[in-house]
Amino acid sequence: MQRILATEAVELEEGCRCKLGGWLQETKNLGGIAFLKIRDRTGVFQVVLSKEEMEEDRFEKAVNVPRESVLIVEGEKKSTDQTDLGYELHPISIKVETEAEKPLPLGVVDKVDAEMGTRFDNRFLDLRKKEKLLIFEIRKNLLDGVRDFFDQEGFIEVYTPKIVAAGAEGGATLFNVEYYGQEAYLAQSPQLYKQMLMAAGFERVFEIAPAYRAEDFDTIRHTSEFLSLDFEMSFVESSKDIIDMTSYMVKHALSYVKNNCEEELEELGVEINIPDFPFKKIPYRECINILKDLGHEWEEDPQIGTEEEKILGEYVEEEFDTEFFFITEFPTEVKEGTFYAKRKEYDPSLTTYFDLEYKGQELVSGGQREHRYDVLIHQMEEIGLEKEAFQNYLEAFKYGMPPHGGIGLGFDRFLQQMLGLSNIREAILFPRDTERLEP
Ligand code: AMO
Repeated sequence: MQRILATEAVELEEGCRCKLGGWLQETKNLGGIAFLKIRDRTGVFQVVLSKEEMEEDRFEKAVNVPRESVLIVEGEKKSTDQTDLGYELHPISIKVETEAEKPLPLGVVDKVDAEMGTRFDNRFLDLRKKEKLLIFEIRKNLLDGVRDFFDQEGFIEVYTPKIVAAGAEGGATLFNVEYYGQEAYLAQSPQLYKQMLMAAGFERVFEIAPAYRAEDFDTIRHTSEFLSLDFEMSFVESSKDIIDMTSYMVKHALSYVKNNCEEELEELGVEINIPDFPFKKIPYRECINILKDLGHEWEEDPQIGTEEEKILGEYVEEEFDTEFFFITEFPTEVKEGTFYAKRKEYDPSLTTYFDLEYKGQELVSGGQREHRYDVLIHQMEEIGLEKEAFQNYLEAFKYGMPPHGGIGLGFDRFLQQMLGLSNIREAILFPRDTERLEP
């Protein structure tokens, strides 16, 4: 007989014989009768054991199986209003597939969550909790929503190398890789490759793939490996085209999840607010002025960091009733190192670069790229960058490069903010950070 899921058994007729399997969540032994609660990925079903109806040693054996062991039960379905699923199973056979060791390093149904380190050390057990599965079901839908959008807009999905010879985001956060005796790095961003694909004439590409940053600090929004969602598009007239595309993408992905995950969101107690188009935009220097007006003070030069983003997020939400806003026109000195950023024609001290903020946290960075070879070289020289390291990338600008631009979005952060998770690690199955390389 083929094993079915706990919720599939709901559809079966009274008295029907079926086979279910899962993890033993709880045993209630009342002496002559006992109840086993067994969990699979769809729900918890109950098995009723009666001492009278089975041999005593089989009864004793069944009620003493340790919690979280895997059981396979074949039995008859009987309706009851005593269980959530409206039925219980009267067993014909119970097989202990694997017995769980005692004690468990982590409780699966405990009301109080264990300490974060213990949870992530035993992540496979931590993930057995219902709400964790919900997070990853929603994550899958958020990805589907994004892909659905790019499909509609004529983007093609690409995969670019993750072992690279030069970094896109500066040397400080590069992970070194020994590559056949040559120095190589893990890719921080697919940006330079996306740009080369614009030279290839692909016009619209997106990529969803891991990116690596050797961040040397521990925060609730950084990990060393994160899922980067990037797109690049050609023949843009200004950064507005990229800002609009980003806004539509975010809106579409959020609506997709809202429509497809109603039950999951309700179970997690999450409400998704769909932002209106166009999203609010505030130039960088105006953001600084707003912060000053709000009485914010800096120890050194005014800048926008974690704390300032939070203040601005609250301000925008209060004033304009939205969780999203773009910080636009990043000054050249703030986007230091981004030699590829196109500058505003009317004011070269400003770039076309922007960030998108979601609930007081940076979600996206992007902008229009400098596509003219000579200007690009000049901008590299200005910050003293070695052209040799980028030779391959630069070649792509010599033989016909269209005006283009794009963004990078931190996908784990997107999920974190959408679900109101306290830490980005909760949105990642097996996170990597300064302290963690295993499991
Ligand atoms: P940036 O460096 O701002 O831009 O990265 C883009 C987005 O990626 C997310 N992010 C991270 N998420 C988790 N952990 C990290 N350590 C981490 N670092 C970044 C953030 C961020 O907004 N090349 C540009 C993009 C482009 O212009 O195409 C870039 O990578 O949400």
